[in-house]
Amino acid sequence: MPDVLAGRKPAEPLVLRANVGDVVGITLRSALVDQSENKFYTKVGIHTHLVQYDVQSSDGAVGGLNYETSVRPSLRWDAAAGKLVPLSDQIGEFEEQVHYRWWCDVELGTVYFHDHSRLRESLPHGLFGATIVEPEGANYTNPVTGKPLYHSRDGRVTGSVGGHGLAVADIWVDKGNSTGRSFREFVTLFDDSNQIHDKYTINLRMRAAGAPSGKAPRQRDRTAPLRRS
Ligand SMILES: [Cu+2]
Repeated sequence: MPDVLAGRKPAEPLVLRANVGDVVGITLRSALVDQSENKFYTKVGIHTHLVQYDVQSSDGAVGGLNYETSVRPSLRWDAAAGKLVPLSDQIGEFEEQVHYRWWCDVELGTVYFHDHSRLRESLPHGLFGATIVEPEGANYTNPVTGKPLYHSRDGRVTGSVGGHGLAVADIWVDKGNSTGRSFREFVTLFDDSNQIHDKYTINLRMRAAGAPSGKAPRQRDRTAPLRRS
């Protein structure tokens, strides 16, 4: 993390893996920084696609009458200590955090997830990732070291081994549980840095039909009509 923050190492996308039949449990806390780009009010959540979950408690989006499933910052990076520390001594054990549960009942392969709180600001900075739903009973190793890809304690995944990236993995399939074969997996995630508002790609700015348009937004894809509400 310090190398990423200092620009010495590129940030790598987060890739989670789970097998068919697994329940993914995630605890999310934030160390984002309130600053002008996010109007001094960051919020972040993890909204996933495809897998099963309770939309009221694990949706990760701020919407409707759902329970709040995004978080304000509760951690900050302490450069001297070289670790994340509570943002405030006052917060103590009541640090803001949220728990998500996803049920992986189908071998879906790539499942996209992303922040759904301040996505106009967070997605261009890479706050998205993927869960790969692997065959039942699979194990994952690092193709370079041959070691397990994830640390686990008491049956819970607690991080990646040796800080290696997670986009490439060997997936060992237990034939007793699956008809599939073992394979090497490459997960590709790309962020084209296009802003999803204002003037690039899809225009998500709502404008009442017939309302004066003012200065017409520029669209790179001229075949996609502006959305109207
Ligand atoms: Cu989405």
